[in-house]
Amino acid sequence: MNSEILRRQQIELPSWAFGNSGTRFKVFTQQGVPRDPFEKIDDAAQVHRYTGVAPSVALHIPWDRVEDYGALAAHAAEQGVRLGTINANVFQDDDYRLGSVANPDPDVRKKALAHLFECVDVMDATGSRDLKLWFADGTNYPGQDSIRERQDRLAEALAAVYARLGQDQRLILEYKLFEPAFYTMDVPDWGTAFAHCLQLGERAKVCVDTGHHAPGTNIEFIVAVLLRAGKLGAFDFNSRFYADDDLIVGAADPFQLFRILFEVRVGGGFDDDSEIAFMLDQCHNIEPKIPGQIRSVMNVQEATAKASLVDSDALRAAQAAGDVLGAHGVLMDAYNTDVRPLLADLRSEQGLDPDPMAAYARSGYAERIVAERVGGNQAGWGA
Ligand code: LRH
Ligand code: MN
Repeated sequence: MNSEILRRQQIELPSWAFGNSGTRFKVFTQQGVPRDPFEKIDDAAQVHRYTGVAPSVALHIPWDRVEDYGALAAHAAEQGVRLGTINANVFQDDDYRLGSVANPDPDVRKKALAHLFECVDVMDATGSRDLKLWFADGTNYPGQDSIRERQDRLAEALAAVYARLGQDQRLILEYKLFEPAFYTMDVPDWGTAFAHCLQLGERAKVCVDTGHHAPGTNIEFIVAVLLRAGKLGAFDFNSRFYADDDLIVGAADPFQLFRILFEVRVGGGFDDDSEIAFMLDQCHNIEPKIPGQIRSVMNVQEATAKASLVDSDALRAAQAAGDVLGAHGVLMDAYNTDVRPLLADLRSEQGLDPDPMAAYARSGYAERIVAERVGGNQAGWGA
């Protein structure tokens, strides 16, 4: 196992995974859920404390809007983590019924752009490198709006945001096949995101959310192509059985996660100069949230360890020889290797408990936050 890759691994946690979340049918609340971004940071720090590989937390604006982002960054530092990617939100306002930056109404587009600029201001205050843009924009019925003109409006807004970014800041464009729009999404697939990022410039990259594809999509192919083009900026890891289920990464299809991370390895995505942001984007609707995040981080570690185990010399030799089953076998040997003891040893070596889930359960933190966090408004998606 290439433990260098595992030692260097950094997985960014989504602040919103610690708040209440659900579906249109029900958002189940849980006792002890954070009431503000400071408490979300506290919970995220627990995941880093026991896994050692989750040193940053992505924020979502306005869900994580605070008076003083400097104070939030200082609080994060005290907790041993840092503030990461800033996620904009132009999908929860009545004005955005027909879209935000692609809306036919110039005043609505102006309002949406103002929010995106606010998010860049937040980045300046938190020291964040990445602005992640996911747009719910789209249409529900053929003819509802001009597909082409919506692309023009989108491109105009992206160019304005890109021009506002500092030299060390990046724009990460996330695509999604459907939901909440059901006929067209204005950024539905990797090709559309790729085209806009090529037009924008060097610091515009694509975000691959593993739940945003049509069933059966070969996501690792997309990853290989984006890496080859130098346009893979980030992952939003989660898993799904059907739609954008936002389940624990690797839970629904651990083999797919392995295949994706193997292409990341082959494409240099684990090299020490790699700038890919590995993030989780999940909702723990029915399961406890901090253990859910710990399990998620461990699933990414296990898939990464398996990907790092692939004997690339043997693989190359078999591929060059046209030995189909031989080559496939080399990959399956790595995938079928139980890497859990190797990771447990690596954690012990790093002074961590070999079993993060058990260590967290023993800590009493879960019981403490239930006792302490009484009253106030539990955090959620605020929809
Ligand atoms: C959209 C999405 C996006 C986030 C949201 C929380 O489905 O994946 O990344 O802004 O979830
Ligand atoms: Mn996402």
